[in-house]
Amino acid sequence: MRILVINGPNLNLLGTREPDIYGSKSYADLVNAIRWTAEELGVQVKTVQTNHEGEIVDIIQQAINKYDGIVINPAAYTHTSIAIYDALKAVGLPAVEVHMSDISNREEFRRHSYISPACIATIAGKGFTGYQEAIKLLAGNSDVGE
Ligand code: CA2
Repeated sequence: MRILVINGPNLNLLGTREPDIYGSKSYADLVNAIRWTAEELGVQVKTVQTNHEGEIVDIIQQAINKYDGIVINPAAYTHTSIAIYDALKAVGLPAVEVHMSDISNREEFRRHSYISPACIATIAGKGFTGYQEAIKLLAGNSDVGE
């Protein structure tokens, strides 16, 4: 199984500020945590990050026939992007939405996700663990949540 993990704008800054919300670990630490989980489960994973909405759309479109599932943290585009929703619907790959923070418990403008209806699940408020659970979910592993 091949899983593509897509991270949106500013997630490359992980660990540099707002540690109370996003923790103190870096983006490189996140990529490593994702890699370890994938290795553990015997799935292939590629992790990408971009600050550009159109690039996320391109990456999703190019996932067809290359990946079996998508894990996506669209970051701020979660709350604005119909284009990313459309791209996920268009490719039809199973996708899991992940947020490091609990977006339901933050500012009002973070409470709505345009992306959720295009995903089989949304995991929020679990930090790096959310990505690991998302990969397990796509890999069909029943240990999610442990
Ligand atoms: O909780 C999440 O994972 C978010 O997707 C993160 C986005 C935010 O816009 C969403 O509402 C929720 C922001 C990512 C910015 O990450 C930073 C990390 C460190 C320093 C600055 C920004």
